[in-house]
Amino acid sequence: MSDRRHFLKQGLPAAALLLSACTQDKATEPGDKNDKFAANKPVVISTWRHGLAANAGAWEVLENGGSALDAVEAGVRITEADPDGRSVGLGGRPDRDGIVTLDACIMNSRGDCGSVAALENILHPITVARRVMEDTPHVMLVGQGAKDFALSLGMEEIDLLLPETREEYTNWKKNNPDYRPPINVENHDTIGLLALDKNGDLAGACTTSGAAFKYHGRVGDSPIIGAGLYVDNEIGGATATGWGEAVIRAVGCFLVVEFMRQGHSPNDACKLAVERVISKNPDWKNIQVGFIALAKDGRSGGYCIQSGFDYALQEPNKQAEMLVPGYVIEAPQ
Ligand code: SD4
Repeated sequence: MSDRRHFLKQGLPAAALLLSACTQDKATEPGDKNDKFAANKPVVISTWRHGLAANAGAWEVLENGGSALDAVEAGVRITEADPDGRSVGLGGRPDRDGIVTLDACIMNSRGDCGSVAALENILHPITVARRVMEDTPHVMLVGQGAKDFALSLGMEEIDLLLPETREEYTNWKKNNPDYRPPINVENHDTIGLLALDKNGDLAGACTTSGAAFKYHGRVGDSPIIGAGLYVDNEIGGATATGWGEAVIRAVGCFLVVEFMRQGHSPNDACKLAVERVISKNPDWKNIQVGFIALAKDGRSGGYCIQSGFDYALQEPNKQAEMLVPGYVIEAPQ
């Protein structure tokens, strides 16, 4: 991390880096001697520690020459199927009525996008989102309509509420139904994953069961294009985690990408977007919001409101790493 920061401080101005990445990109094959950033591809970055396993799944696709789109879907499917995660897919915490509802979206390098929200009883919302993008004239399907669509694709209906989460929910309802859990690593582990493939194309995916014990029907930022995820293949991509309402107010991920378009590094773009979130949310000290970003040239970064957020990065010829981004305040103990 410090090396990266050092590089950014000492290296070419960010705008120059971005410009050269954009101008050389489209005509360049991987390994072409004109491709200045070939050494930086592929790259995968994703939120929280479960990102390590998701990145490994995405990496396998990319290493075999697969597209960024296939990689992001394969990566987050690992998290969706993991029963130990409490904010994604199977094992995710339910809403205040005891129902697990899922939000997800995906974007490819052409700017196509697909999304599902408030989806019940389907293991892989990200794949449903991809099929919305590819097989329908729409961007977003919600609730029963999204489920009907998933079933029409042959997907199985399954119970996503595990005995452990059922018990936790029952205790919550009995003891403290007004309690809104603080959003941090203990109860928020949405996966947002961004990939840059060997061709220099970007894609992103974001999937979650959302805020624990939310109102039934509540939709967070994660399936909202521009809020929980945004990818512009000329510039870069960004994805968010944390209190979705705050991210939506700032259209957070679109903003991160726009800051990168202005020449800011991924770290600085995320920091500026966090500052915008803070300016739009007077209760910001009580919430967590974190962004990660991946630029077209392979640089990556992140920033968040409270300490406690980390993200997983996989770059060529390097060990998988967990990085701790900059933050504004220490999380309350
Ligand atoms: C939401 N942003 O539903 C999601 C939850 C999340 O890490 O990111 N958790 O508000």
